Formats: sequence, C-alpha cells, structure tokens
Amino acid sequence: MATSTPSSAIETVFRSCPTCEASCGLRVDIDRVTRSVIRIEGDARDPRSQGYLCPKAYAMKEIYEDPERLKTPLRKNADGSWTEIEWDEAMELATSRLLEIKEKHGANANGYYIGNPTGHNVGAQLYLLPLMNGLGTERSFSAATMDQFPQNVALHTMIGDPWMFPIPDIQRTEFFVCMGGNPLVSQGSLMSAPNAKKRLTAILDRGGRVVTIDPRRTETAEIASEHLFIKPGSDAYFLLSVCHVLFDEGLVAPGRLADVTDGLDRIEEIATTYTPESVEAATGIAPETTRQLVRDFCAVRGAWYGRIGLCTQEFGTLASWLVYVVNILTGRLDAEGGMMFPRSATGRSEAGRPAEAFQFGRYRTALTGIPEIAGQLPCGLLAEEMEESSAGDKRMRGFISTMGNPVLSAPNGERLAAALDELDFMLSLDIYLNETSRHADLIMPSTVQLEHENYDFLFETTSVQNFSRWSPRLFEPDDDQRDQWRIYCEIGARLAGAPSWEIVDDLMVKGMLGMMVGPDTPCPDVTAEEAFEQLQDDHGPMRMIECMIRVGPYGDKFDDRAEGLNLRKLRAADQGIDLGELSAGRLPDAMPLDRIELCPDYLIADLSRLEAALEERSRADRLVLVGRRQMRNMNSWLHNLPALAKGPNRCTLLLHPVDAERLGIESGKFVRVRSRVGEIEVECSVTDEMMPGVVSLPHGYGHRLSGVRLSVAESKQPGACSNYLTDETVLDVPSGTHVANGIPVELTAA
Ligand SMILES: Nc1nc2c(c(=O)[nH]1)N[C@H]1C(S)=C(S)[C@@H](COP(=O)(O)OP(=O)(O)OC[C@H]3O[C@@H](n4cnc5c(=O)[nH]c(N)nc54)[C@H](O)[C@@H]3O)O[C@H]1N2
Ligand SMILES: Nc1nc2c(c(=O)[nH]1)N[C@H]1C(S)=C(S)[C@@H](COP(=O)(O)OP(=O)(O)OC[C@H]3O[C@@H](n4cnc5c(=O)[nH]c(N)nc54)[C@H](O)[C@@H]3O)O[C@H]1N2
Ligand code: SF4
Ligand SMILES: [Mo]
Repeated sequence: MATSTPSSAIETVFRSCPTCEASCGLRVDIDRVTRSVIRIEGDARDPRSQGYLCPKAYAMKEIYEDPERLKTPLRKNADGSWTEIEWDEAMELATSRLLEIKEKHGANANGYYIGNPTGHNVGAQLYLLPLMNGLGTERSFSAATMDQFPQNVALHTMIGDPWMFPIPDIQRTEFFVCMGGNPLVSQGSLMSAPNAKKRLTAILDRGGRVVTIDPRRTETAEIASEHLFIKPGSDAYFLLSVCHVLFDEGLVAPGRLADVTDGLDRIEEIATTYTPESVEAATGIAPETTRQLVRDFCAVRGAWYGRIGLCTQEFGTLASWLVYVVNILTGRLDAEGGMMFPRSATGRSEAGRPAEAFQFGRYRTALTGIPEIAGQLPCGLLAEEMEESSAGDKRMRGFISTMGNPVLSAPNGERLAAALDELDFMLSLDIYLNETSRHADLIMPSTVQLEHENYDFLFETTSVQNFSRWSPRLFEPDDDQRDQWRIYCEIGARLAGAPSWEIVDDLMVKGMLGMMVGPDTPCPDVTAEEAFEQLQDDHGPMRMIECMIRVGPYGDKFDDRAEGLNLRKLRAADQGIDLGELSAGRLPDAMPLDRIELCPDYLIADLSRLEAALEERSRADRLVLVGRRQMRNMNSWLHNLPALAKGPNRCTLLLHPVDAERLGIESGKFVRVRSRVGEIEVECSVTDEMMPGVVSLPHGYGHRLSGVRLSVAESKQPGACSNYLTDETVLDVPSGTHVANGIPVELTAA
C-alpha cells in the first residue's frame, strides 16, 4: 500500500511498471495535491528487478502528462473534424451502429483487432470476454499473429495448453542458447527478466556460456560468449540438424519425461536426412560449429530458447516447435537450469484443467480462404476482409480497433489504411489520435497506467521467478474518464441487451465462483454466495483476481484466518509477493494432455513445405529484411513522449559493408527500400554487426501521416513504416502468423 511521509505533501508509492513484460518494481514519488509525478526510481527492494529500470519507466509519467493524450470521446464530423462528446452519447452511437450492422448483415459483418497493451492491463484482459460475446463475430484479429502465435500452436498441440510457456531458467542455467531474441533490449519476452544484462552476465560469471544465433550481432550478442550468424527464416533447418546430431552422436537423453512422451522414434526418422552439411547453404552455419555446439550444450545444464525472430518468419511454427523438441530430447524441459514452468498465483497452470481441443478451419477469410486457427485470423488480412473488391457482400462493415495501431504494426499498413475508409463504422479504443484511430468514426479513450489499478496477470506466467503483484492507482482520473475494463463491459452489455454493465460484471464473477468453490473444488467448504460476499471490491477486475488467487495454489481458500494469499495481503505488499524460484517436475501433472506429443500430426504436415523451400533458401543472392527493437520504443506508441523521442533518428536501416559497397550506399544517406507490396525511404547505417545479405529496420515508425495528433513523434522520430514492406500474403502456414523477418527487398540509393 502507499506509505506516506508525514512531514511533506509528497508520498512514495510502489508499483510495477506496466510498459514491457519485465514488470520492474518502481518507487514513485507523487504529489497528490497537484496530482503530479515528482520522481520515478527503480525499487531496490523489489525481489525481481532489484532497483533496475530502463528509460521507458518514465513513459508512465509522460503519457499521463501528454497534452495530446485523449481524455474524452471524440466523434468525427462529416468534414473530418472532431467533436468531443459525452460518454453516454458515445456509447449509444457505438452500440447502435454496431447493432445496426449486425442486424442487417449478420454478426460476422463486425470484426475487431486487439493490440499489445491489452497484455499489460489486467482489466483489459479480463473484460475482453463480454465485449467479444456482445459482438459474437468470427472476425477476430490480434497482434498475436505478428507475435507469439506459433508458440501457442506448438504448445497447444504438444501439451494441450497454448498459454503454458516454458521459460528459460536463466537464474540457474549453465548454457543459454538464444535464438531470435534480444533480451538485452527487450528485457526478455516469454522470459520476463528485468535487467537481462545482469542475469546473462551472471551466467558467464559462474563459468557458463551464452550463445546467440541471429542474423544481427545484437546487444545481447555483444555480451555473449559466442555469436552465430544465421540466415533469416532458416532456423527450422538448423534445429532439425541439431536433432540429427543429437541422435547421430548418441546424445539423446530425455530423462524423466521419456516415459510420458510419444514420438521419439518419429523425430529421429524426420531428422535423419537433415545433416548439418545438407542445411549449411540454407542456414550459413558450418557443420562442425553445429556439432560442437550440440556437444557443449549437452555437457552441462542448458536452456535452449527462441523468440520473435523464430515466430514471425516463414517457418515460425516449425522453428518454435523444434526449440521445444531440442529441450525435450536433451532432458532440459521442466528441469532446473533448463526451460521451466512458472506457477502463477492465479492458478492458471494447476493440475486438472481440461484440455481445450485444438481447432482450425471452421471458417475462412473471404478472398484468399485462409483458415482460422484456434479462433484467430491473420491480422494482415484485415484489409482483404474489409474491401468490397475482395470480400464483396461478405465484407466486414463494422470494426473495433482496441489498444492497437495496426496501420503501423500489421503487414501492408497502406492497404489497411485505405480499407479502413471503406467501413460503415469504425470505433477506436485508443488514447491517441494516431495513424489508425484517425480513420475511426468514434474514438473512446481510457484511463492510463497511473490512473488505474493493475495486476501482473500475464507476466506472472512468463517470469523467470515466481511472483504475484498488485499495483495501486496513483491518481483519480480527471472528469469522467473510464477504465478500459469498464468500457468493454459497458459496450458488451449494451450489445447483448443486458440491463446494465454492473449486472454483466456480477454475472461474470458469480459464474467464475460457481466453478471455483464448493464440492469437488479446492475450496469444498465455501459456497459461491459466501465467497461472493467476502470479495473486497464492488466491481472491476480485482474481484476476479481475488477469486483466482484465493483459490489458487498459494491462496487462503477463502478462509480469512488461514495463512495463504488473499487480495488484502497482496494490496498491503509494497513489493508484491515473492513466490520463489521456478520449480522442476511440473509435468505431466500440470499439463492438460496426459502425455507429451513430441510430433503432432498437425505440425509434421508442414515439413513438406520446409523441404520444398530448401533449394530456394540455399541461394546466395537473396537480400532480406529483418526487424529490430530499441530501448526507447515500445512498438508504435511511445514516440510522442519527449523523454523517449529525443536523440538522433533511430529508424535506420542497418546493412553490412559488403552490401553497402555493392549497392553504392553510405552511412547517413537515405535509401529506397522496395518489397513486393511497398516502398519506403530510410536513412542507412553501414555496420558489420549485420550478416551480409540481411538488412535490419525497427518497426512502429512512420509518424508522418496527415490527421494525427502526435506532434512530438512527427517532429522528433517520424521515421518510416517498416510494415509498408511486410507482405500480408506470406504466412507461416500452421499458425497463420505473418512473416516480418526475412522479407525479400531491393535497395536503391534515394
Ligand atoms: N515489422 C514488425 N512488425 C511488428 C513486430 C515486429 O517485430 N516487426 N512486432 C509485432 C508485435 S510483437 C506486436 S506485440 C505488435 C504491436 O502492435 P499493436 O498491437 O498494434 O500495438 P502498438 O503498436 O504497441 O500500439 C498500441 C496502441 O495502444 C494504444 N494504447 C496504449 N495504452 C492504452 C490504453 O491504456 N488504452 C487504450 N485504449 N489504448 C492504449 C496506443 O496509443 C497505441 O495506439 O507489433 C507487431 N508488429
Ligand atoms: N525496448 C523494447 N522492449 C520490448 C518491445 C519494444 O518494442 N521495445 N516490444 C515488446 C514486445 S511486444 C515483444 S513481442 C518482445 C520481443 O522480444 P525479442 O524477441 O527479444 O525481440 P527483438 O529485439 O525484436 O529480437 C528479435 C531478434 O530476432 C532476430 N531475427 C530476425 N529474424 C531472425 C531469424 O530468422 N532467425 C533468428 N534466429 N533470428 C532472427 C532479430 O535480428 C532480432 O535480434 O519485446 C518486448 N519488449
Ligand atoms: S524494462 Fe520494461 S518494465 Fe522495466 S522499467 Fe523498462 S519498460 Fe518498465
Ligand atoms: Mo509483441
């Protein structure tokens, strides 16, 4: 809870930073009278971040203070100007238009896109359900298909839970292989690790090794023991050759999990032909390097990890799957120092969960017939779903974009921008008038980070150390601002014809309790009614969190006098609750399937596509584009903050001196980059940190479009949009994830 210093008006409040996955602990000095943030520091007492913070910690303050941040709903007038309107009018407008479309053209004539900050806001996550139920549409798109979806698909088919991610035990590992991730900058993804630099350096300090495998010698590579360049999109070939060496040299040792794993023979057979020699031309990795790496990895406790560079590529699902396969073959899954499973306080990886069947192909996109996969359609196909010329009468006419900026972050943003203008009605749930929301008929902003409570709901399942953390609201919002959860709940209630959002909210909590307490549950002695009466809050996401943590593995089981965790204790814990190191031995009990399926048929079916591409991949004359993340960015949306936007242009294209010379390009000069779908101009930087034949450009820039209110971004870091080059038709087939890494491009001096 907030602790105040009695002699001054200044109060120190502790909370976690919600901007990236790391969820660092912060100490924030605030003045409640002027409602201003005076200072933000890393909290040395936080058990996970131990005082660490990055420049983006100030984003919380600057977003809160940003004069261009929206606080009131905005309605677009016929002449394109905007008028501020009251919430009731906005709700009425949004829901009547969406319902009209639904009645005239069916539920599927509406659709939605869910963006990244959702994962950082517990209310937004928990209340998507009433919104989605209210819409009742199959047209569901999200940032997942530009992100981790291949991992979801691999896990769903292998262990039965798409969200039970194995996380590297970097606290104890002696050998960390990092493919397609740059934790020094991202602070770890599906490996939430504040101060990744310190943690990775500690591996080296205890005599271990860190090996990075990436087409760029990244910031992480700079501190690693070794770096291997790999050609973009070739990781599945390389990982199959790793499996080949494991079998060939008798290094396969699945250990404890062998008894519960099916498919060991099958992977041996698959890997037979993938010798390190046969894939060398495609990967660029010398056979002896592969063999030695495999031997060294097997000699100690290692963790083999892959992240976004392995997901958003042409063979993303195979590459992500093979990372898990390598860990299983070497006995490193669910073992100390290997890849482990966090145990969240909200109980989402406890034994006895039913396995949700993996489904796909129940419906398809209108033009290209791409199948839905586990309820998702590829986000880059939003445009073809909206265009009359592509989808005809079946087109999407009503659209909600929430907490996302797909014009910059999804593939072929230029095509999407044009398609958005064909819609009958578009609602943007966003705090800025930006590249995407400028197309809306109505924008509804929400409170921002400092103005609402939070709970690290997603990242307690991806953290390298178990923890449970609640964060307080620091300031009451001005005027009549609404929290994101309440906006969802209210739109959902109105669309469903419910009497009020409060009733919908109560029903959700009661429904949840009905399954959580009572006979045959971990809380047999409490009834749902009794539990409901005990809840601390009248409404909102913390009621659901309270239910989950009280019933969860560390919970008090709705017994106030018991030792266990409850919301009251959590709210009193300035640094959250440290739940200790990750522990081994969670499989098979904690997974929904009885046995691990090492070679799911669904994934194996994609091997023929991989095989067929080997020759093309082995060509030496390809020039391809990959992405890169930077410390002061968070995808597309922190560029309007002066503290983060300052400094030289960061939207630069990195290329190797050999390529620069061949193409007559110099550092500091602008170059035209062309792909099948688009063309942009960017400043170049020539550096041998790139692999020859590969160029690197960050995403999330391109703040030069008319009609936006982002004056800082526009003047300080406009950049150009790398996703105008991303071809929306090229997919990782089994997951429907887009290929943002390994895009064929041509360069010419501008
Ligand atoms: N080329 C390329 N493209 C990529 C990637 C890549 O590596 N390369 N990465 C992909 C990945 S991993 C991701 S996650 C996506 C991210 O892409 P998106 O999901 O589209 O998210 P952002 O671009 O971060 O945009 C976030 C939006 O949310 C708004 N916002 C922030 N906070 C709030 C809030 O509290 N309430 C409301 N209502 N709105 C808020 C911001 O103003 C902004 O418009 O980008 C993907 N795109
Ligand atoms: N500062 C900062 N932190 C962030 C974000 C941010 O925008 N800024 N975004 C957050 C989000 S939404 C996410 S999803 C995470 C992502 O977290 P990370 O996965 O760590 O993200 P990147 O830094 O993009 O690292 C991807 C790496 O893959 C490499 N790569 C590209 N193609 C290939 C390939 O074919 N094979 C291999 N082996 N490597 C390849 C790239 O060169 C790059 O170094 O970061 C999160 N943290
Ligand atoms: S690393 Fe991430 S969580 Fe930590 S201060 Fe920076 S943005 Fe916030
Ligand atoms: Mo992401």
